[in-house]
Amino acid sequence: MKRTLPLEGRVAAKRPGGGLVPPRQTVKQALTPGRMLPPRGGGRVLIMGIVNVTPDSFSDGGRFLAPGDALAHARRLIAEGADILDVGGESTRPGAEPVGEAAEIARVVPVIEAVRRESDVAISIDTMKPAVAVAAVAAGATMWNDVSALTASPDSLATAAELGCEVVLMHMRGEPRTMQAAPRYDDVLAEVAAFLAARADAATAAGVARGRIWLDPGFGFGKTPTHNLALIRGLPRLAVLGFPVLVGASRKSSIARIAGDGAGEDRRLGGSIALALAAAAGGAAAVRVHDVAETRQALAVAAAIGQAPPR
Ligand code: HH2
Repeated sequence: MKRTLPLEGRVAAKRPGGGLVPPRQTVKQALTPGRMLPPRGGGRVLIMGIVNVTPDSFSDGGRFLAPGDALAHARRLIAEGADILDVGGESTRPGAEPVGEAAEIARVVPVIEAVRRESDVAISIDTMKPAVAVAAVAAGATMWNDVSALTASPDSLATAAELGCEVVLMHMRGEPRTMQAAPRYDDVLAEVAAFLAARADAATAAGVARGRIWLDPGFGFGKTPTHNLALIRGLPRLAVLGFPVLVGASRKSSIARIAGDGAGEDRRLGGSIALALAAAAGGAAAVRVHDVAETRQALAVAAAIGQAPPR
């Protein structure tokens, strides 16, 4: 990557009106005092609400493609108690077509800017492209959620280090278009844990601060329902790697296959909540969900029972 100007300078220069959250702040700093991230390894489970600015996402594709619709959706998720908004401009569903860099930026940046103008909620950018992450952080995002674990581009690691934002490293077998073609593992939990540990090492070696790294087992990314269940059961073995763990199982097709009911994307709330609660019980620091209010309620009740960390 050509670096003629320190990235920090470029980012700051591009930010509209300075914004509420300087780009080098962490998610923790970006939250208002009453809504701080918990200490690593303990505290309440954070809720990451999904804002898909795409025509083809598996469960809500096309619903929030217009910036006004995406903003209205973001406002709703914030009102429902989302701690972080995950804004994405490219679907990663199996078989999804790739989106060009400029088109992806044009989808996500207006939405991030609009949310940032009116809220200090933490914003994550869900992208595999360094240029999109740079534009998103310039617009006010404070976290880069990369389903390729910073492997998609030779610039990814250096860009993440320079941005200084939180980084989610997710496990995926293969790439979105082909990942569900007969995925095979000898020991899915051990292989996912080893991959994530290696990617965390690569990120820290490139200059990403250890304290900014999150790990995600990648529920549904090159995995059968059996693999997904093994990962949920084995979450404590990922949590001991020493990084906060994010789990994104919301509305995914494994739910219908596990339950055997063939439920469509909009009828998988029960299974999504069961998985969010299991993730919380297994030590997840955050869950990535479409249905924020319902997940929040379920986590609050589980916490009151003593089966999830307190909110
Ligand atoms: N899942 C999806 C997208 N991004 N990021 C992380 N860290 N973990 C996940 O499990 C994850 C993710 C897929 O879900 P969705 O965004 O709803 O669909 P699409 O990729 O079709 O837009």
